[in-house]
Amino acid sequence: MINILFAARPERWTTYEAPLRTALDTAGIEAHLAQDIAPEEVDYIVYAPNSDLQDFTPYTRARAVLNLWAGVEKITGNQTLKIPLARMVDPGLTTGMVEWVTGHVMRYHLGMDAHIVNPSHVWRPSTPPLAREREVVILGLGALGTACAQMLLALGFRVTGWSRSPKAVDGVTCLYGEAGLAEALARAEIAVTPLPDTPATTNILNAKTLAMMPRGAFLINPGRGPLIDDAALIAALDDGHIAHATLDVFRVEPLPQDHPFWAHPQVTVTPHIAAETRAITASETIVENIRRGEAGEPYISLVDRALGY
Ligand code: NDP
Ligand code: OXD
Repeated sequence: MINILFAARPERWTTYEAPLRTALDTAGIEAHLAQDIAPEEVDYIVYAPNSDLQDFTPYTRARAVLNLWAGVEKITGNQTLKIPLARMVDPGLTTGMVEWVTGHVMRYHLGMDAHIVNPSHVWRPSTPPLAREREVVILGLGALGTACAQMLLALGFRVTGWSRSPKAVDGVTCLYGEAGLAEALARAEIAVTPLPDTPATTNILNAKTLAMMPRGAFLINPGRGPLIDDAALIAALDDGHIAHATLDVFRVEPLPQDHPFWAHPQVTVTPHIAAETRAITASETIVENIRRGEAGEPYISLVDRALGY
């Protein structure tokens, strides 16, 4: 019998308790799963970075922390955490992100706004281009970015991806590293940024890099707020260099009411809803890692603490 601590906000317990128990039963793992277990008796910690647990020192027997979120920026710097940390790669979360990104790309691609709100009944005879005439660039070709790239490719878009290390994704032009960034941005009629928040990605979209995008480009940020230098983006929007931005994540969340993004006519704010971990599929992922831990097999989706993701 192993002890699994669920360390997340209480309302998450309501959502996750049954799916976790089902996944444990299905895997044949006998476990005591609870929100309150004596620290020195805990074997695994199912974790949300906004939980009260911030000091891992008393969890002397724990073997791994299994994060419920894809993003780990709030935990990678925790010096009390000495055991393996796995981040969330969940088919349900990925599907949600693919649908959100595809919807917002299609909004820009088809120029939907001009026709949805057209109070003066302006007749616009221009037809949108086909997807094959449009280049979408995905900055961040990980679990989420790759799935988005594949969906956009299936819809016919020309897709370029950019990552830290070299990648090969069928049909996608894959660029990487600092040298690849300028080339990727130069192609970006629509840029999407499913990147993690790390020291290397902070302000990756700044005055210099935004200027590398074609005039009139669109930006969609479902990654993290600190990827963007807010003031530089507002300047690029005011100048028309960036035509419009859809932002789901922000440096401060909820986005403060007086932040200029709320009122800017060329910004759509969505309240960090691009994608969410889905309890059934995420529970299966967590239990697979527990199974691996018990079998002495390598964990999946381990975080590289030095890289920060
Ligand atoms: P992954 O770790 O699978 O992918 C991250 C990608 O970013 C990888 O391709 C990685 O490159 C690339 N990358 C990291 N650092 C750099 C760098 N310095 N330069 C270039 N590329 C870099 O993460 P996911 O795809 O699962 O998630 C991405 C992010 O999406 C999460 O970290 C989170 O912040 C955000 N997110 C947002 C949600 C929302 O609702 N808005 C929901 C879920 C996640 P490489 O492949 O070479 O390692
Ligand atoms: C995540 C998120 O990181 O929802 O999982 O943003």
